[in-house]
Amino acid sequence: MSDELYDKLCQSVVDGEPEEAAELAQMALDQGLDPLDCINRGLTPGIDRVGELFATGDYYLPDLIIGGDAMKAALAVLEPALTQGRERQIVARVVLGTVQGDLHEIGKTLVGTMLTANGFQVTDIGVDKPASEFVAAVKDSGSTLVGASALLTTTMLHQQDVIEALKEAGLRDKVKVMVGGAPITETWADKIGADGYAEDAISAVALAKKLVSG
Ligand code: B12
Repeated sequence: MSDELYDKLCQSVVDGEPEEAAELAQMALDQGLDPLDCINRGLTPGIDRVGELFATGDYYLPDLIIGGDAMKAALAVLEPALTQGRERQIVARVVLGTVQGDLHEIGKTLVGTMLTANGFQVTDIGVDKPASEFVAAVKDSGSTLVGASALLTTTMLHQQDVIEALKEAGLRDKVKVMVGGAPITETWADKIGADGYAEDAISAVALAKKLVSG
């Protein structure tokens, strides 16, 4: 029964059906399914499939947009259930954003939700943000951790700009930087001098905890 619902969630993203995706997400919660399983076993395989179909030329930009919209609609239903009933003691403050030139927000937002669910106070500055805005948000919020997301091979270079801007502002020794996004690897993180890389939202939480504790 639950497998069938995960398959339907997946398909609603592939088909780009936001309303259906949201309804299925609500149905899953009503049936007592774990919201994280709905993401990992339904929505993520769906959006990955959309990406594959785009890469092979079977899908076009509008398909990418409505696929993303469907995933976002389902996440909006699932996210409150992810953060509900968790301990509210603040572990650390973190600034999270997608780098300049990059409009991909879904993964960054999911990382933010999971960090929030695990006691981090997240300042999400949004998408397409220049390095200077990461620095300004660190100053405003007193954060000790920065997460920079990039989904494009053309924008991942801007993760390095964030690190450079923190150095120029004299903040680099006070702030840890973690990077992520589909094209990002451990090797890239090392190359640009980041403190860590995580491949998904669950490992981002583990990494964030490690970085702020040591
Ligand atoms: C949906 C989508 C879009 C949507 C985004 C909607 C939105 N509101 O976010 C829209 C339509 C805007 C879009 C536009 C484009 N896209 Co697009 N998009 C995708 C797609 C299908 C899914 C991305 C996604 O949301 N994944 C789901 C989330 C949950 O996963 P995630 O983002 O990877 O995040 C996880 C991890 O990476 C990690 N993570 C993410 N961020 C961070 C940050 C930190 C700090 C940490 C620790 C971890 C972490 O944790 C997350 C949760 O598990 C991908 C394909 C893919 N499978 O990645 C293509 C993809 C990224 N896009 C691509 C392209 C080419 C484009 C466009 C250039 C298309 C065009 N011709 O205009 C534009 C660029 C626009 C721009 N300037 O940004 C290419 C990139 C190719 C490349 N190598 O650079 C991809 C790979 C598709 C493909 N196969 O060709 N896209």
